[in-house]
Amino acid sequence: MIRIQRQIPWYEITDERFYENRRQFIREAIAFSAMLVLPRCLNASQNKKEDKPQSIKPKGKFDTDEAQTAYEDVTTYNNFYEFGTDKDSPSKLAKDFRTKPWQVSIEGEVKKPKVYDLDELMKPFTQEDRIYRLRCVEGWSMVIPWLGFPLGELIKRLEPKSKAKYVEFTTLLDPTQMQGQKRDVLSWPYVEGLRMDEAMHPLTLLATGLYGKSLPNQNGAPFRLVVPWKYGFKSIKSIVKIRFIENQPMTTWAEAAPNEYGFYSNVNPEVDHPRWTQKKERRLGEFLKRPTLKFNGYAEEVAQLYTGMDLRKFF
Ligand SMILES: Nc1nc2c(c(=O)[nH]1)N[C@H]1C(S)=C(S)[C@@H](COP(=O)(O)O)O[C@H]1N2
Ligand SMILES: [Mo]
Repeated sequence: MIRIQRQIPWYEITDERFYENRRQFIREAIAFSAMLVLPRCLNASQNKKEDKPQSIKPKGKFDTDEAQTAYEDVTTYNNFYEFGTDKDSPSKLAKDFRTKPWQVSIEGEVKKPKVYDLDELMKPFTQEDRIYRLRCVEGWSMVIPWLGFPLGELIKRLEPKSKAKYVEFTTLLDPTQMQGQKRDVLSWPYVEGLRMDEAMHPLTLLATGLYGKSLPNQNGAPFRLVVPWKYGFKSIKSIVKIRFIENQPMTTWAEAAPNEYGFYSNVNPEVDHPRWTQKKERRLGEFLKRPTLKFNGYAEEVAQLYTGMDLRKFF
């Protein structure tokens, strides 16, 4: 018995039923103690909101009215290499990922550098639904109703200095929890970056949820970036550090393969990846491929950020 257990990776050892029982026990214990201190109604409504994915109707000017990708697909077909490189491994391996407590370090050319508790950092901002397309550089795409707020609102409050020309984001480094980090598939921790005007653009979101509920771990809990006109890898997950800097940062994918992944990574059907075309994409849940749109369909909003730039050179 012991010998068998040693060969099974730690994340597979917990027996499902035991886990369920333990969860049930913890739930009941929490419910009981909550009953003593909290008004009943508050407790009940909060549970409901956490548990059920809500269908979202487009209402804002940036929302696409295209069919939204099934919640099941959005939460089981993921890229999150910290939890393995197979599409279905993040949903399996991130189950016990601890996202509370969570701290975020604000650093660099900014008037208010500080290590914040996530709750404190998020408190001033109202969460809104935003229905965006996400186009992965690998050729698939989704439509996801995010819950979040514009990154620009946070940046304004942090008061960057005039020297700050770029913003760099870093994911948690913790191989004891993120077992994908035990392999050298990428140089950890995962780092991404945006030019200041891209970061300030009203389309750029800090997402804390999707389908009206808080982010599942595999989608980047407790909070992640969403930059809808760029390839998916720019939308970095589980952020622990935001740094304001003068020079363009080195980013994880550009470091791994500089001729394949540039700093800008704007979705562009006219610029092929060296190993495959970017002209078409497959929307998850659909059979036929559809043409990929320049800037992922957000050209009207963002093309002016790049006037005069050669997008083949700055890919
Ligand atoms: N930290 C981190 N962030 C990441 C990734 C990753 O491997 N690690 N993958 C990126 C890629 S390639 C894509 S396509 C999107 C996928 O987001 P989703 O799984 O929520 O759809 O996350 C991006 N953010
Ligand atoms: Mo991606």
